[in-house]
Amino acid sequence: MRSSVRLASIVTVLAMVGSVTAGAATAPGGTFIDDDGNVHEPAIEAIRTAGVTTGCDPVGDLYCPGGVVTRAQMSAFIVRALGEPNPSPSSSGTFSDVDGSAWYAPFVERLVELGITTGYTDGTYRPDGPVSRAEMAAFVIRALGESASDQPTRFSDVESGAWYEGLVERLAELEITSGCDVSPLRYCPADPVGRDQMASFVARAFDLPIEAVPARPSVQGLSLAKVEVASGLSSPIFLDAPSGDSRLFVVEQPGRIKIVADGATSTFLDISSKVLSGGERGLIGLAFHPDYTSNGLFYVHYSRTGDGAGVIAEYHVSADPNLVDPGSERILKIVAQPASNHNGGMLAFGPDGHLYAAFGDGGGGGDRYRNGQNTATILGSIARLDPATGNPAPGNPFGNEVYYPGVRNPWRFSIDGNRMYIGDVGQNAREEIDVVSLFAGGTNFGWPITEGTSCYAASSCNTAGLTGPVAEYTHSVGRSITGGYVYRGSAIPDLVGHYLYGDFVFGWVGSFRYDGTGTVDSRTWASLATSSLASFGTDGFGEMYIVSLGGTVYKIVPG
Ligand SMILES: [Ca+2]
Ligand SMILES: [Ca+2]
Repeated sequence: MRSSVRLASIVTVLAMVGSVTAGAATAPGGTFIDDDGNVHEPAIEAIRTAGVTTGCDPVGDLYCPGGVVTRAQMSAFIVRALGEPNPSPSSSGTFSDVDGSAWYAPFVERLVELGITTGYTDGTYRPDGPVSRAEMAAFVIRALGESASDQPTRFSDVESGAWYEGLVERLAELEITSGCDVSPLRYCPADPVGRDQMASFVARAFDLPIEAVPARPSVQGLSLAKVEVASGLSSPIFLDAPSGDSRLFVVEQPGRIKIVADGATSTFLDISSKVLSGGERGLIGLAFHPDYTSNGLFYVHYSRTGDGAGVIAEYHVSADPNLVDPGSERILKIVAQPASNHNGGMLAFGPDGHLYAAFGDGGGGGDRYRNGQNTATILGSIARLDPATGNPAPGNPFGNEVYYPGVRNPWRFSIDGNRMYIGDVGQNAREEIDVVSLFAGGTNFGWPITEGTSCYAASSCNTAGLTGPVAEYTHSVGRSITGGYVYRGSAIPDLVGHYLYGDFVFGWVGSFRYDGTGTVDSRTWASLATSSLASFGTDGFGEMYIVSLGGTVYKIVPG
C-alpha cells in the first residue's frame, strides 16, 4: 500500500518540477534569509512552501536552521506534514507537563490520537526537550503508518536490541536517512535533531517537492546611478510617500513639506512659524499613517519655537489632497530637549501599527545628561507609541515610551518587515548600524558604555546585556552616519533585500545584506556619492531616493 502511495507522490513531484522549470522558478535565496547556502536549504524552503513551517520568526523570514528541534516543535512539524488542519484544543491533556493553553498543546494531543506518541513512562511529554535522532525515527515511522523493520541494523552505532533499532533501520530502508556518517556507517541516535536536518527528514518522509534554490545574486557587479528629481529645495532632510502614491513628499528642515509631482513642486504643509530650525533642530521627521489613503493622517516630529522641545504631532490632510490645514494639528507628545543637538528625528510605523520615534541622548557630548542608559527617560532611545493617544504602546518593556534604549543620536532608522535598521551617530570614533527584531523590545544598544564595538571613554567596560552593531566604521572614513533603507522596489531586482546607508560628512553611499546573523555582500557605490547626504527616502512603490541638505533630491536607478 505504502509503496504505491509513494510512487504516486513521486510522479506528482516530477510533474511539478517540470512545470516549475517552464515557469516560476524558486526565487533566488527562497523565502528564508538565514538558511541561504545551508546544505538543507532546498528542504527548508520546501517545508515552508508545503505549509509545514512558518519559521522561527515568520515576519522576519527567519527559520533558525541552527536551532535544535524541540518535542513541541516536532508535534507541529508532524501534524502539518500529514496535511492535517490545525488541530483545535481537544479534551483533557494527556501529559502532566503540557499546559493546555500552550500553542503546541493541540498538536501534541493530535499526535496522541494518531498513535504517534505515548510520551514518557512518567506521564510527561517534555515539550521543551530536544528530539533525539532515535526519537525522530519513531515519530516519522509511526506518522507514515509504517512499522519497524525486522532486519538487523546496518548502523554500527545502533545497538542490537535497542528500542529504536527497527525504527531506524526502516527509516534507512525508506531512504529517509543515510545516517550521520558513512565510514563507518553510523546513525548517531543520541544526537539532537537540528532544525535544518529536520527539514530534510520531513521533506523526504512526506515526499515534498524539493527544488534547487538559486543563490541570491551578488551586487558586486551591479551598476547604479542617481538622477535628479527636484532641486532648489530649502534644506530638505527627508522624503517619503504613502504606499501606492505617485507623489513625493519632501520635508524641509525650516518646517515645510513639499510635494514633488509631475516635475512641479508645491507646498503641502507649512508650520515654519511653529518650528525652531537650524543645526540639528527643525522639522526632522514624517510618517504617513499606514491607512493614510483612507484616513488622511500623518505624523511629524519638530523642534518647537521658544525652548526647542521635541513635538510629535498628528495632522490631517484637507479636502484638497495636496494641502494640509495647519490648524488640524493634534499634539501627541512634547519632549524637553536639554541641548540643541541630538534630537533624533525619525518616525515610522511598524507592521504592528505602532509609531516608532527616534530620540537622541539630549545632546551636548559624551552623554552629558546621562540619558543613554536611563530607561526612565525617552531621551537616548527608540520609543514606541500608540499613535491614537501618544501614550506608550502596550507591552513596552519598561512600562514607558522606551522600546530600545542605549542609542546616542539615531537620526534615521527604517523598518523592513519585522526588523529595524538603526543608523546611530557616534561621538568621536565610530558610526554604527544596529539591526533588531521588532519583537525584541528592551534591546540595549550600549551608549554611552559603548560606541560601536568599542568601550566609550574607557579602556575596558562591562558589556553584559548590551547589543553591539552589525556594522560600524571609524572616523577615518566617515563622521556622521545617515541610516537608510532595505531596498524593496521593483526597478532594481538584484538590489532587493540590500540595505543602503551613507555618511553625511563624507557623502559616500554603502550597502550590505543582513542574513539574519551578520552582513554579507557589502560594498560602496561611488556613483551615488552625494554631498550633505541628510537622508534616504522611499516613494510609494519602494524606490529609493537620496536627499541632499543642499537642496537636491535624487532617485536611485539602474546604472
Ligand atoms: Ca533561503
Ligand atoms: Ca551602540
